[in-house]
Amino acid sequence: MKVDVLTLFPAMFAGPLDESIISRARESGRLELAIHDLRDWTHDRHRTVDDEPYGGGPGMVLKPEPIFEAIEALANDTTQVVMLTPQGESFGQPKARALSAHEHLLLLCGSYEGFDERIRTRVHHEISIGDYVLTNGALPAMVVIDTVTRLLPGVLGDDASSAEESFSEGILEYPQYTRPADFRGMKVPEVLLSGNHAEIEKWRREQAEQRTAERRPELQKDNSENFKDETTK
Ligand code: JFH
Repeated sequence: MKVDVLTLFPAMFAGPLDESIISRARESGRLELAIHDLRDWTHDRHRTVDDEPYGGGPGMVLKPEPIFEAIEALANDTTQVVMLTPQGESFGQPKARALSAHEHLLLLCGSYEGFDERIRTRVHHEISIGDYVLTNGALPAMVVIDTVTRLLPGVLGDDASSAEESFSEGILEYPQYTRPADFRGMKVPEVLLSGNHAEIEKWRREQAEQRTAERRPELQKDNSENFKDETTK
């Protein structure tokens, strides 16, 4: 998959995407990532990307011209243009899976108070990563890249990949333990040391259901909706 990112803060992307799984996905060619500075599509001496809102009000708005020019330079008919905003559709695992099926994404980050509305005529997906206000769209873009990359074929090992396929978004994960069996008096549940795989599976399912009921009851109310694929919704 190719991902182009349009941002006023290209330096923010160095670091998070140069580590671990994402870094290996890039080295193996499964993810091709290019970060672009929006100011490269301005033509004035000050490299202006923003202006005052028509009708008045606080802050500045991203001008349409540089963003339209950047989209025209970076996108083709097969590109899915994705805008990261606080007004977007809620981002979750089903949306990540849908995006991971595309060959080319162009992520528009945005800054200031947001985008001139006319930019939305060139956008296929408008996404919010959560109900809080960040300073700009760079962190949401990195969240989308991270989430989508680990779903690409060959990026995760076989075990993690098949766990991914059978994972239900309608339920939280069960508690996990590793050695030592007794750490400062905190003991690993006996059933996990028993070697009885049927009992272990039953215990894990019960724990996952109990956890979900306590922490995320809204997930349990309708598991079928959460389990559905974005493409069949
Ligand atoms: C972004 C920003 C909007 C104006 C509350 C009332 C008025 C500041 C670009 C995404 C998520 C973002 C996000 C994404 C892109 C941009 C900052 C936007 C307003 C605020 C002020 C600029 C924020 N999921 N959270 N934040 N900003 N609003």
